[in-house]
Amino acid sequence: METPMGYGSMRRKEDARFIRGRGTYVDDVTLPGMLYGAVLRSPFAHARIVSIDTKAAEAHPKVRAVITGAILDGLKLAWMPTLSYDTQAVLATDKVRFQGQEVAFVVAEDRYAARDALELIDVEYEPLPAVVDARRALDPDAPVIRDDKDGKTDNHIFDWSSGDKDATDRVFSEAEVVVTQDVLYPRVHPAPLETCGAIADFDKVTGKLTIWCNTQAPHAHRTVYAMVAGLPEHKIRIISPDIGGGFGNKVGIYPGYVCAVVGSIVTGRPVKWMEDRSENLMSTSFARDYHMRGEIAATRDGKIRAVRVSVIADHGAFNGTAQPTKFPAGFFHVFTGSYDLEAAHCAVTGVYTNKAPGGVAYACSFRVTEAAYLIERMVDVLAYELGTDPAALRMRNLLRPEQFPYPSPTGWEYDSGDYPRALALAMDIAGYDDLRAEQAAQRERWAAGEVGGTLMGVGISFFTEAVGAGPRKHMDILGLGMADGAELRVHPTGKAVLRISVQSQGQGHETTYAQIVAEELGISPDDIEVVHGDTDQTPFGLGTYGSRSTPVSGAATAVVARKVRERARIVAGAMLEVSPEDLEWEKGRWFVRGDPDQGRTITEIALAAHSSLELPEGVEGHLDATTVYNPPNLTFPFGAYICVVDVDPGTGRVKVRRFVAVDDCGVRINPMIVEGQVHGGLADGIGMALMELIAFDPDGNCLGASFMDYLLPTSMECPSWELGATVTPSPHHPIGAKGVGESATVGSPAAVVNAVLDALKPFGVRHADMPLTPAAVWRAIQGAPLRT
Ligand code: PCD
Repeated sequence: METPMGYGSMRRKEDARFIRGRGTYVDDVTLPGMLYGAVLRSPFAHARIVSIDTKAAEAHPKVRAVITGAILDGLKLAWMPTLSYDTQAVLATDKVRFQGQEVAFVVAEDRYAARDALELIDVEYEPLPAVVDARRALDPDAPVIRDDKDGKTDNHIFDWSSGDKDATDRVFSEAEVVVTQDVLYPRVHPAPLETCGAIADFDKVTGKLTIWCNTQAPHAHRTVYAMVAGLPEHKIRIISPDIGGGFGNKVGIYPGYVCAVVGSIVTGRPVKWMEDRSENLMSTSFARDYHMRGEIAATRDGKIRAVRVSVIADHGAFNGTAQPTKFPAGFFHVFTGSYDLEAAHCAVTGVYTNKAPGGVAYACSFRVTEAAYLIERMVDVLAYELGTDPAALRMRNLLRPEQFPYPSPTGWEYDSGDYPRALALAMDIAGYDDLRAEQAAQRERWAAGEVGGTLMGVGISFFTEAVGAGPRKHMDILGLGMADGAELRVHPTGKAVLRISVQSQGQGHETTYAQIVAEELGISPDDIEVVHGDTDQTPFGLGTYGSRSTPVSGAATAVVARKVRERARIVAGAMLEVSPEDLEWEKGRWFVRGDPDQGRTITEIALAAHSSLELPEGVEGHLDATTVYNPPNLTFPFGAYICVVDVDPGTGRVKVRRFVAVDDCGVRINPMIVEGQVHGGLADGIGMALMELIAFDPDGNCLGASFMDYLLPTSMECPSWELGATVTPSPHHPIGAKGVGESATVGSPAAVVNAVLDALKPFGVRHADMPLTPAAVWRAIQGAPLRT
């Protein structure tokens, strides 16, 4: 593979501290006089609060404060705004609306006392019927969850649509083949290894509030706190230290953070709040919960013509979904995928249910995952009905390289791509024809009753993502535009400090951003320090999620380094006594055009820029520069995945035998890191396809509140990944890079599910919903007509 970026797969700089156990995570931080907070949570999914008695808890010798919704109400803090212009209860006042909702907050001298005191709080609830089914929530007689909202008489949140409905209906009415399928993307959770937490430290003397918090978006958090608390931004400092995984779970502001702030203001001491695993799984966000009906129109010989989708989106009790304002269903309208369609239309309805709020883009650029899964399932369902090979069907319908930049039927402009090349490479690595031959032979013997045991399946998915939010004219979150700043200082000795607004949760930003500067300036990456995660130290920007860091802050980094390079050119001109226009750049050095021996290195220039060297009129000296990067478009990474499974029809057990992943994320800054990102995402995909589910019983009890019930994939469930790469640079990104952090999570679930259903083809099973646990697979087989 080409690796046009210098320093390629250099080892990660941050690993020096991580592998020695020297990282600093929020829970490693202990401030003098620090107190500990704990949250009392609702046991009911829906209940009216009759009374809360905190007297016994307050009497506990180690308890310093007990905060309830009523107290917050007095401070006008009982409700906070969400990222989707809804409101969310910080601590419940009137009702609880999901199991695990925050009811009271205890601040004590130590963690144990805080937890013990929770038991001393007496809450009287009057249970109400709960609504956990998203469709039932829309019934006229469904209990109204958000009766706190004036005049609200139903559970409806929004209706949103995209694409041309009339044009799509027209294609459907005249299509030779129409296939309809209900597809559920169940509720799952990002489940980072480190749970969410914060330490709030309010200094009464200076009026400064410092919040240590494992947030993926420190600057956005600061602005939201400023808006909610009415504190000026310069009096708020967010420090986001090392983070043990984010995956979208650490984008939002949770009630526990706000309670820690109030706790610190009330007690005058720092207050730490760290959730435990069950709290994390039950209350801090969720992902997906999309109930989709897909329809695909095609010709009998397999030309896909149009796609129509209707979705019921379950947003839980408060609409806290993080996504750009204009798009209540995120980027779901990229559901047309990688295909050349005549028309497409989707309609999405958001509903409240008695479940945890949020709706985070777990390894997903705002609902791109749901979209990619739906279209890839629909294409396979079409292949099933037409009796064609799913790879051939895709090859026939993929966008062709000459169609880029491609205006999609729902309004995107895909920047670049060579899709057939990626699919061909994946098929080549997998040995696709041999796999099909092996499968055909196995099926024949199986039908003849010659073999028992497992049945193999081969599943394909081809995905296109929209990542790098986003162009300021199209997107904002809570009114904040999505441009990112960057600052680069070059010291007199030629060492540099880069300050960026995005925050790494394990992706390796300290390495890759140093690599970008190194490539642009010719300074060794070891001599470039990357500062991030502290709002007092870094320029404003909206944070790390939706694989936006490389597309936005990565671009800002290249641009600011180029600005430094241009400043260096002027200084070099003065040093060499020639006009800067007569200089040419080679990595690390400006030299005189036509006289390559006459040149100055960036280190020499840096020193001269700080020296007594006389500079031309108006030139300030120093090389430091700043920039703000407003991306002209998103980037559209893509990939072709092939999964091979063996399914035991007797037990329903699925074993993933092989997984081939060809990713194209444009120019790769650090191919090793990119591959690590892909490995993680593929494991995620196997987890969601086969194991992960946040389920509820009819009363709204959460059945996925521990790792005993919410199963995460381990190395036992994962094969040894087989990766391939193509490189189609983004034409509008300064170094041609596209995001990649979420690609594999987006693309892989469909490949796994398609493989399992391919294995079940002899039983006539066309579709089954995730997670394809042994029980789900076994159930799908029972009752299905045997088709040989
Ligand atoms: N890269 C390179 N090249 C290219 C691209 C990229 O090299 N072309 C690299 C960079 O630099 C970084 C990484 O790779 O380091 C990534 O990137 P991106 O794609 O841009 O992304 P970001 O933004 O940075 O990040 C984010 C992502 C996300 S979003 C998620 S989920 C996940 C991922 O990331 N998470 C995580 N990955 C990861 N890893 C880890 N380790 N951890 C974590 O947590 Mo969301 O929205 O939040 O849901």
